[in-house]
Amino acid sequence: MMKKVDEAAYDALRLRQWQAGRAGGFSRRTFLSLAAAASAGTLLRPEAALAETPGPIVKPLPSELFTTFGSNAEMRWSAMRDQGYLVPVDRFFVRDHTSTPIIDTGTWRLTVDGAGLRGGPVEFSLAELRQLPSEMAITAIECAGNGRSFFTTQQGQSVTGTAWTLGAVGVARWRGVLLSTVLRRAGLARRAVDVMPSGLDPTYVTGGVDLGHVRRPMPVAKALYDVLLAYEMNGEPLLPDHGHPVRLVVPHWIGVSSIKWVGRIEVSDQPLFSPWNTQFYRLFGPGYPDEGQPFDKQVVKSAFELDFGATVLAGRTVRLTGRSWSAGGRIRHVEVSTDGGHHWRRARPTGPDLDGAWQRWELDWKPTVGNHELLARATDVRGNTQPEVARYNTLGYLFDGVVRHPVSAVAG
Ligand SMILES: Nc1nc2c(c(=O)[nH]1)N[C@H]1C(S)=C(S)[C@@H](COP(=O)(O)O)O[C@H]1N2
Ligand SMILES: [Mo]
Repeated sequence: MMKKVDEAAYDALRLRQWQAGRAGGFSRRTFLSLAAAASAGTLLRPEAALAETPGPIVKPLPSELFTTFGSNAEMRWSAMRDQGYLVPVDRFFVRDHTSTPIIDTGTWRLTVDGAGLRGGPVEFSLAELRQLPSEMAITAIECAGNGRSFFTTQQGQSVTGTAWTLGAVGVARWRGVLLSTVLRRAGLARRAVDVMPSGLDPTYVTGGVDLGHVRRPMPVAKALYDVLLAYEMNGEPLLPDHGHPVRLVVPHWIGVSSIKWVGRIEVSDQPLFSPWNTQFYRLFGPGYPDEGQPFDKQVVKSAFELDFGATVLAGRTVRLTGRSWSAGGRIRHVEVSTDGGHHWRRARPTGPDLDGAWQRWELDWKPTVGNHELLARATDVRGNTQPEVARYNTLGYLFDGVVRHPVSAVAG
């Protein structure tokens, strides 16, 4: 068994290296000129930038299942009420920086290269990957910006990026080959430091600068620990929108680590940086370093399987259902309030509680006629609890605050 990864130590080290001018893979000069343009008001709207592109997502996005923001579509939580543990692919959220590419599996190759290999580049076809020992993992993928809109609607703070509510998360059963298996076959050297997968979707252009393919590094320790190169989702080949033919699945880490349509994996003997761990997906704002605080892991969250502003019948029992999840470990308990946070009751856990996925729960409630506010607050096995107020950052990542969910009960 590999040693568990210490993300906090990795983040702190890379921050010091970045501050000291280390810039493998992405120059600090580029970063600073981008930052200057951003403060002039033209940049740093990564998730909103391509919202006008027509039809960037391939699968149908019916309004009963999704709320769509251009190249991003979030799952409506009411669509999970009658579902099992997994999110079916027809309602799994999509987050594309540009648009979904259609990739020919016959000519597709995965290239593994870089100074962290003992020899030169190694290529794998899809058939070759499928011949390697396969693994299955039931794991959540969640966008770092999931819940972002609540910084504004609940906390009155302005943030940039897609105004997700809570639907930029999903749990699926992924099957593929462990990244460790592929890296070892490719000749991983002892001096290897970072591993950076990149996608084959169009390069990401913002503020007139082409930042290249979507890519984000991780330390070798994480790459060897639990990362999957997945080619199946819930028992079927990946859909184009979810990374067909092969994507990364990086448990506990923010969604952008799980690179879709992977075409290249660079293995370096130096710390690596990319726009996706320097300019974006860092915490900026009061109390954070000027260069931003690096982060990799998700936080604790809960959602009711109900639309915001849903109508229920008063005077009879309503079964409230929902799910809670945490990158810190399994969920220990979930408390629910049906009166705006004055009184709390323990929700009843139902079904499995897998680490890296979620816990389903339910609670019966007999509402009176009128408007009510539902709240759910989860605590994981390490004692991480959702706070009343999430810590502000300008790009609106990691919203873990307890969400106030309005419903109205009408006479039946
Ligand atoms: N190549 C590539 N990989 C990518 C992205 C992308 O735009 N291009 N988006 C990332 C982000 S920000 C998230 S949250 C997840 C979303 O995965 P999904 O669309 O399968 O739900 O994919 C990640 N992988
Ligand atoms: Mo994301």
